[in-house]
Amino acid sequence: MKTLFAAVFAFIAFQAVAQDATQNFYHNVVFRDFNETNKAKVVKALDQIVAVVESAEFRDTVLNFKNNKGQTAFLENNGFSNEEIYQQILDGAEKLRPTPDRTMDMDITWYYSWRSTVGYTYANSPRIWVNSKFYSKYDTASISRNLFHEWTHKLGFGHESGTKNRPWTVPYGLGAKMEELVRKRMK
Ligand SMILES: [Ca+2]
Ligand SMILES: [Zn+2]
Repeated sequence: MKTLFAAVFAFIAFQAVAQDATQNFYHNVVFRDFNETNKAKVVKALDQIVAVVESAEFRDTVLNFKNNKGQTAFLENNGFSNEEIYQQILDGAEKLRPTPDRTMDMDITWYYSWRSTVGYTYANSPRIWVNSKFYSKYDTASISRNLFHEWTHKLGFGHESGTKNRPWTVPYGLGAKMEELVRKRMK
């Protein structure tokens, strides 16, 4: 009896460690108006984002992010420190799906416009729209940048102030870092 208990316990302990070592963050996506090729492109980018979010390098990038005044903080950070923002990303609790599920939940619509908008979303909708004019030409790292930008909007981060502040906001700042880290991983 004692042996069986020890064996079961060891098995559970092993499972917990194995899970921890493999994956801590996930994506879950609904596609609208996509063909199979474009779905595959976006899934590839989401897989890369998940791998980057799980990395120590991403943690350091968020924790050490500096704004244009040299402070270790984002602009338009909703009053949150870099540590808190990092935790919110890991929690994956979108404003409209507030359960912390460690999952990047995405509902993406493919559309075409000749205009210069790459992607957009609304605060009151879980959906994001991506412009095929850009997405059909983008590589995985560029798609990762835009998807991560849009997803941080779903966490409640914005860029309301002037365009000159954009590089230090969460959507633009971490979108750019995401592209950089994905590019590095894919080399
Ligand atoms: Ca989620
Ligand atoms: Zn935006």
